[in-house]
Amino acid sequence: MTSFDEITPALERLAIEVPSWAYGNSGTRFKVFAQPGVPRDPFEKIADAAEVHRATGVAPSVALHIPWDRVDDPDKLRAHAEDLGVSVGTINSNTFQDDDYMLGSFCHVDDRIRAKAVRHAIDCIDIMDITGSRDLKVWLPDGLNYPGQGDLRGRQDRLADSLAQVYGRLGDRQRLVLEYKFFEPAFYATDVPDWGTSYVQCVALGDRAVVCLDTGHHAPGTNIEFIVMQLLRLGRLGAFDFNSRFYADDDLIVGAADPFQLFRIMFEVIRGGGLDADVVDGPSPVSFMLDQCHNVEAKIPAQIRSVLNVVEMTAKALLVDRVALADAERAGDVLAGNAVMMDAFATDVRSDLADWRATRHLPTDPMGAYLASGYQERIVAERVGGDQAGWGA
Ligand code: PSV
Ligand code: MN
Repeated sequence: MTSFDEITPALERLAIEVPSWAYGNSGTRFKVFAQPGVPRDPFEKIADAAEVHRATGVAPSVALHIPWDRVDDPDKLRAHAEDLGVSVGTINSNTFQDDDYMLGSFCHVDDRIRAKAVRHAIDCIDIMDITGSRDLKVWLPDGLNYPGQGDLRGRQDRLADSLAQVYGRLGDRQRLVLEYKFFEPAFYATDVPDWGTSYVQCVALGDRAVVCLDTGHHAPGTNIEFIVMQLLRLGRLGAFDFNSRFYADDDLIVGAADPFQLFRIMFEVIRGGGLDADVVDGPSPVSFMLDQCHNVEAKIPAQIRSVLNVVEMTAKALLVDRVALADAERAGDVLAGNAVMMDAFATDVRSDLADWRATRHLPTDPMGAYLASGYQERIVAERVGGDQAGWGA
């Protein structure tokens, strides 16, 4: 079995990006519950995100969503993040909350609306230029509710054209990350429903177009680690939106519903080179972002829990003895191969991780350290008045 000391260099490359919207109020279509101390603006969201990094040491960037996080001066936001020891990461575009987009955005049959959506994505790249962000994330609400509502192929062609316009505006070191989702908000056909469609569209654009895999965006039972393997094999896995689900796109804490699945995903990431050093473009070629909402639990602790779950499953995945695995495969020993995986998964890495954190001058117990820090009490006392931020505002 691989020793813990052998895996720390790879573990040190793991950087988890937190989403600004996780700190705002959120809910379901039935009710959004307000929580005390929730940020009122993007500056306060970044302050909360910085606490997650302070506690864990592995969450150095914050993803923004535009227009939710639009500010007059994005450079001030960048400087604010840097002052707090974090940076602005992925910029997520939003073409799903404007009345014009009821029947689509990048695929819309009306050129005026399509141009508006393209313009929005380009505005996001303007912000990336200021914040120094590498990735523009595009997730589209486009799709159809009823057969006959639209021409599937025509929509695909318009999608390609819209994406090409956006791609053409990217800087040399920037990437377009195209996210897929099999249903919702459209229920009959979604225009980017699966990794294959995203891949095909990305290949047509060029090397700097890559796929985003949101773990909540598949049919139940889908073998997500197979998709991870395939996209890495093809050089097109750009990013994760991590979360977990029991039923649909539940956006719960990653690793909460199925830690074994997260372990299997991270194993394929590692085996496929997704956590290798990437000297040109950041800590690793794959961006590990969380895309979650904390409707009924405390938000900052929930983000800390999410980050810790990813670290823990990554450590276990790094412990897999790949030589023994290959030997078992060659010998046709099915059970031995499976035992190698299960031994790593069953290894309790928590005390090794605590020791590892101590060597990095981090709290050995990140959750305990946050809860004892007084930050939560402070924001509850200070953030009085103003409009609390929320998913969609
Ligand atoms: C869509 O369900 C999605 O996963 C996209 O990433 C959006 O930008 C995000 O949710 C917002 O939470
Ligand atoms: Mn997502």
